[in-house]
Order: sequence, then structure tokens, then C-alpha cells
Amino acid sequence: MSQTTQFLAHVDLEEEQGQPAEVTQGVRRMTPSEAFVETMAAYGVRDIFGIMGSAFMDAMDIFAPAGIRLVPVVHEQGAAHMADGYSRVSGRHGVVVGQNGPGVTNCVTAIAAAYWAHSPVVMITPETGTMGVGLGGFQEANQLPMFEEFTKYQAHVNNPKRMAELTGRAFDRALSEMGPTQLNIPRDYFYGEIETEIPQPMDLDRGPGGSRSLQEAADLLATARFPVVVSGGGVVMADGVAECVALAERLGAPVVNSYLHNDSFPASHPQWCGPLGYQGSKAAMKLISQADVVLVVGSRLGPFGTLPQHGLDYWPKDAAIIQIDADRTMLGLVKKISVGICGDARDAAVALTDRLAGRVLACDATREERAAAMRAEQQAWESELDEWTHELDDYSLDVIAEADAEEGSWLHPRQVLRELEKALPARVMVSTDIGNINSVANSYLRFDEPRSFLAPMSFGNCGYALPTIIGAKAAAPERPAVAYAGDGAWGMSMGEVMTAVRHDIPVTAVVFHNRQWGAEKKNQVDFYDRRFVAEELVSESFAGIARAMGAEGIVVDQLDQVGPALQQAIDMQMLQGKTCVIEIMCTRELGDPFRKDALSKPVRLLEKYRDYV
Ligand SMILES: Cc1ncc(C[n+]2csc(CCOP(=O)(O)OP(=O)(O)O)c2C)c(N)n1
Ligand SMILES: [Mg+2]
Repeated sequence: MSQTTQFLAHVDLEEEQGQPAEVTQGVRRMTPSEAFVETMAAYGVRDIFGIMGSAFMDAMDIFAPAGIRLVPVVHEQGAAHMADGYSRVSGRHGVVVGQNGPGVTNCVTAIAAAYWAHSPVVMITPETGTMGVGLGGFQEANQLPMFEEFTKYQAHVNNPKRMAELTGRAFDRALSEMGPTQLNIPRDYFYGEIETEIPQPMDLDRGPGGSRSLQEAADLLATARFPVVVSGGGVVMADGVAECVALAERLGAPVVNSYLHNDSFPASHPQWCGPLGYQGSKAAMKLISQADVVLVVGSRLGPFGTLPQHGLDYWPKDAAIIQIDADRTMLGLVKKISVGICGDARDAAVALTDRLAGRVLACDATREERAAAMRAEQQAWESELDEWTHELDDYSLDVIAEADAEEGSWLHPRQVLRELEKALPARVMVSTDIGNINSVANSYLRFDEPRSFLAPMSFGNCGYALPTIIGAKAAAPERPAVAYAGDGAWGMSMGEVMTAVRHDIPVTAVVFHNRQWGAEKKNQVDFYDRRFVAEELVSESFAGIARAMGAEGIVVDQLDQVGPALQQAIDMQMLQGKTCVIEIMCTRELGDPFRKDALSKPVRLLEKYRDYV
């Protein structure tokens, strides 16, 4: 079978599979391996990411007859990112497994990222056998403490008879708590014979929140003169975009996305004003700064996501804040609020819309004026982006001049990002990495569909984008999948190109080749008098490396080739099932830094370091 037919065959299979396979009913005699695998089948698991290992081989042996495929990866960090991407796009569990000890420790970073993305990832961690614990045997590690901080629930199978029960609970809790859970299984507990019943998935009905808080919120909204809606990740997770749109339309209010949740409101909607936070939309920031009431739908208002940007300290400190979050511990945690609603974002939006129906709102009188103000800010920001072809700070101007004098052709990142934005296809899923150009991309990523934008969120780890988009593509093969990464972050993760190629999960990756660890270098520019340490990145051609891994590779060093290259790569992905890496040669210019808030000018007290200020 050619690569293309294999890929298409896989897609057909996915469509045909539809419902999960029939699962064993009632109390039955079975092995713990069977109980584990049957429970996963009952919970609809069809894909697991990981690397095989003796620790769980007895269970792995029967994955296929249970309708489960194990996607083998290059590195288990990639597997856990794939499970994250898979769950964020599908709304179902993402599952990851690794060999006890090193296969498990390799996952820690990615599970931390999934935790801050609220992804229902189940991390299966086979452990040293119970008779060896504490003896310092092979691949022994105490596997619960290392995930404690990054999981919502940790199940330890303390008796093989509890395998089905605890497997089911790990899956239930991942969805009900909205975050990763761990299922820790001593490797000898896969063996033996038990009497057990396979549990059924719990179906949690969260509801809209308490009627008192909903009424208070409705009353407050009715008095608002300039309400602004913040649409957050909770709207995406609750599949509540349409309901959030209806509520925003009733208010005629500007809608801004919470940081890195650009897919939480349709960008084509006239009330969409773009994302808050690092490298976000000035229109969003200027409009929210005028709000007297802010309605936050499904967001914890993470502190990094509302820091001043573009020189604008935009958070409206005197506004009344209504916050809706499914997690009660997030209400009022970071920002002072007037009303907290503990509920599902979609159900709460519906309940508020119902409570406003038939009421006259104070803001109704100024609907037209507010719409005009909103349009003016949106247009001003779009024009600014059109004209903002490159960075204008001294350092960037210096490196642009250097690039002009160098051999080769180097493109301005902002222009590249604008061209990519125009060329992104309908229904695209985009993952971004951590880096300077990837962060600047925030202003140029717009979506009409939820479950489309995947970023490393608050954990902020480099090496995120490629494996995550591979997981997303495995969940939604019919959608185009694009990863953005800087050359540094790409180096951490590019081995997973081999996973995409080997297992026919075609994706498109855009690598911004600016020959530096730019985001951190920006701090050396701003705070360390351009004393550069460890910032250089001299690399071979990433397109060439991609080709050596069996993918396609395109080098782009002309602006008018950016869009056509993306189009060509998407065609390869969607029509031929091919993975392609587009390497874009960029200047070394750098946008605003991540952590202006957290650095200060160096102070040196010892004589030998006197000049390092
Ligand atoms: C795993 C990890 N290591 C280190 C960092 C610190 N860090 C943040 S951005 C960055 C530089 C990224 O460079 P690159 O991917 O080339 O993107 P650029 O900034 O050049 O656009 C580094 C090292 C991090 N966030 N994550
Ligand atoms: Mg770089």
C-alpha cells in the first residue's frame, strides 16, 4: 500500500468505527490486563500514544482486539503532548503510556503543560513490581510524587482486583476535573485472575451555576453602560461558542478572547476584537479598558494573560467583574470580582441570556454608538498590523541592517506571519510553540471554529507545537493541521516528524529559522546591555533534515512565496497524506519580551563582575 492509500484507509476506518466496540457486561472472571483494556474500551479509547515496554506488554498485547491502536512515538514527552492535542481537539480523553521509570519520567513536562491547558489526559504509569519496591531494582522510581502537582487525581492500583474500578475513576476524573489524571499500576498487577465488572463512563451534568449568582449577574449586566465580554477556554471546553455569541449579541458588547484562547469566539463575527495578553490585540485592550462591567465567560483570568502589553495597562480596575468558571476555586482568585458563578460556561451563558430576555438594558440606548466605537478600534488595529512590517526598536533596526549586508534573503517575521494568516485554510488547527516569533503570531491567529488553537498555555514549554499538532491530527484527520515553531524549540521536538511519517499522521510545520534562541535573547538586549550568552543557533537546513526523516521540506526566503508554500504543504497533507516542513528564513529582529514584569537591571557587588551591569 502506498503512503497515500494507507492514510486514506485510516481515515475511512475512523469514520466507520463510529461507536466504540461492545464491552463486557456484568461481573465476569478475567485477568487484570483484560479489566484494564476493557475499561478503556468502555470509555471510548481508540488511540493511545507512547512507547512499548515490558511493564505493560501483557495489556498491550490485547489493545488491537479491543479496538485500540498504540501510536508509537520517538520520545514519551511527544506522546504526552500528542495526548494533550488529541484531547483538546476531540473533547475526549487523550491517553499516554510509557515504560516504568524512564518512559514515565520523560512525560513530566508535557503533563504539566496539559495541566495548565485543562486537558483530560490520562497518564498510565506502569510501576516497579510490588515485590521489588524500595530495593533499587531496574527502572524503579516513585512515580506518584513527580506528577502530584500536575494531575487532578492519582489512582494507584493497590490490589489487582481494583483494576477496572480505578481505571474507570482515572478516566472519569480527567473529564470531571478537567485536567490530567494518573493511573499507576504495579507491573505485576496486570497478571492473575479476578472477578470484576467493567464500569461505565460517568456523564456529569454541571449546570449553569446557582440561581442567586445568576440573578445578581443579570441585574448587574442590566445596569452596565459599556459591558465587555471575555470569552475564555471554558467556552471552548463546554462547546459553548454559539451560546456565548448569543449572549454577546444581546449585549451588543465587544468580545475579547482570554490569552491564547483565540478560538473561543468566531473571528469573523463583527463583535470579535481579538485576544488579550502577550502580543494580543490593541483593539481588545483599548475596549476592555473602557468597560464598567466585564463578563468573563469560562476563564480563570490567569495572571500572565492580563499583564500590560504594548505599553497599555488595560485591565479596568474599577469595573465590576462577573466571572463564570466551572472550577469554584478559580472564582476571584486572581482578579477581584463582584459576582462569581460556578457553572458550565455554555449553560451559564444560556441562563444569563434567558434572564436578560425581555428586559431593557442600560446599554441598549447606546448600541449604535458602542458598535461604532468597536469598529473604529478594530479597524485601527488592522491598519496598524498592516503597516507594522517589522520591529522598530534599536536592536531590531541594527540586525535588519546587518541582514541587508549579509548574503541570502531574510524576511521580517511580522510580514511572514501576516502572509501565513492569509493563507491558512478553512477549519485549520494551529499549534504554536514558545518563542519570540511564535508569540508575535498571537496577533495574526484568528479562527472561526473552536478547538482550533493549541498553545503551551501557562506552562510555556518549548518543544510543544509539533507533537501536539500530531495528536490533534490523529483526533481530526479531516482537518488541516499546522504547527509553528522557532528553530530552537523545533530542535527539541523535530524527531516526532518521524512519528508523523511512520504512522501516516500528516501535518505541516512552519519553522522560523532566525538563528537564535530569540525570546530569551531579547532579555539580554533589554537588560544585559547586549551581552549575549548561549543565544546563537547555527543549524543545518531544517527542510533538509525533514527530508532525511522521510517528510517533504520547503525553504522560503521570499515573502511572496510564504502563502504559496503553505498552500502547497496543505495540499500535500490533505490530498497525499504527506508531512511537510516549511523552513522560513527570518531576520534576527525581536518583538516585545515575555517577562518585562519579572526582570530588573543587574546589580553587581563584587569587583570582578563590576562591568556586568
Ligand atoms: C523547555 C524550555 N526550555 C527553555 C525555555 C526558555 N525559553 C523560552 S523561549 C526560548 C527561546 C526560543 O527560541 P526559538 O524556538 O528559536 O524561537 P525564537 O524566540 O527565536 O522565535 C527559550 C530558550 C522554555 N520556555 N522551555
Ligand atoms: Mg529562533
